[in-house]
Amino acid sequence: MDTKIADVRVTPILIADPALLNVQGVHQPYTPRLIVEVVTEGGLVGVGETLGDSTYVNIARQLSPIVRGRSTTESNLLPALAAAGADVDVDALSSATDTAGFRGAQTEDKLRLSVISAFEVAMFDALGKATGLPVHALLGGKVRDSVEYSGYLFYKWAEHPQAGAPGDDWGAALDPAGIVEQARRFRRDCGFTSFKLKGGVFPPDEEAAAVRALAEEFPGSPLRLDPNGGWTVHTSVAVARELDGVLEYLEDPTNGTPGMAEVAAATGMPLATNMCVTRVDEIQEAFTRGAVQVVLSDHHFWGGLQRTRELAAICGAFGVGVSMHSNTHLGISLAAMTQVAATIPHIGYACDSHRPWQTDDVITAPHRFTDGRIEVTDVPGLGVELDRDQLARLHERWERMPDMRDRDDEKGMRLVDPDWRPHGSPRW
Ligand code: GKR
Ligand code: MG
Repeated sequence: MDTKIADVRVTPILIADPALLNVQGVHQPYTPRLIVEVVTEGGLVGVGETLGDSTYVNIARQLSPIVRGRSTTESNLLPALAAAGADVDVDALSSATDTAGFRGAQTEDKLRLSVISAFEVAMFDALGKATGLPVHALLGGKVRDSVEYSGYLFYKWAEHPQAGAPGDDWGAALDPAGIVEQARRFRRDCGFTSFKLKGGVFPPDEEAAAVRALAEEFPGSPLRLDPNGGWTVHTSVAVARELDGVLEYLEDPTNGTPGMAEVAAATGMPLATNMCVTRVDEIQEAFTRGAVQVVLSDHHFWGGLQRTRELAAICGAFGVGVSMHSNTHLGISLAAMTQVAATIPHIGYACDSHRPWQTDDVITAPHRFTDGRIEVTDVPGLGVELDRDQLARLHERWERMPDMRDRDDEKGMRLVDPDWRPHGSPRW
């Protein structure tokens, strides 16, 4: 069988992103992603995608020679790399971004796991092509034929403050009416029946009003609100009580397990997280204290598809629900998310995806959401083909724009208000 990896290609790209707001600021006009290709001796190509800030690119370049020469059947990379003494050069971590916590505390291991995930996915894709099997079959088989995603709503400026930034046709969304309008378009274009609002942008009562407006417009639709830990315990408890019966769950209202445990104990509101359970060693405290009722897994941060399934199994053992977190991403990530989600029996909530916000892609047939769902393909591998012209175009953009290579959501805010500084956490 054609499984030996003869070559590895690592291509950083920049993808266009609208002016979406969050507690840390505003998305850059372009977001970095990293595309990994493994090429077998027989010429099969497997693809993976992950975060693309400089740190991730540096680590991917360090790991490439270790992956080259392996078999695509050996995708259990973490122990193998440790055994090979593949320590990441810690100097490469100096440009690490996102220290404020969307992805939890950044450690060398976590950055490495995010990069490993792209290699692991690429190896599964190539192995699937070699065996004629879809990735879900390599993971044990699918338990559903489509995966449900939620419409990911953002407060948004009509345009970026940077001169020459790409435009979009979404317009501004800065109040409940704007958010409802955005959700209507998501429902019309993609059929989403479940919605998540990214909060932490406006005072909590304004964001609660937007959730209420959504509930009125879409009666019975599951709704979530995620201020990325921007609130105190006191505020979180107040919002949880106010939106009791309106929200399906409240996501990371406050930062950290102890605060989340207090909010959970004081309210009946289910709490979800992608911030306080981001590593294996954080699981025990969060689960035994009852701090979270739903873990938003992310195969990028957890080190791949196999480890995502392990996380889901641990959640199942504790009676904790599982769904999926997302970051700005393209179709290779969406294919990988869909394939692994298809194999996890107890994913009981629509998964997150930023994909509808992206106009770029690096695959020849970008996915379409139908009734808010993505079909689980049975074709060999991930079921996507790399579009080399698009990859080259987005890489050329990366070459041309060094100032966009590390995501910094504060930069755009300071163009609008030079005195803008990230607010202390929690903000409200
Ligand atoms: O895209 O602004 C964003 C999100 O806030 C993202 O960075 C988060 O990681 O979607 C994420 C979340 O659920 O916390
Ligand atoms: Mg979140």
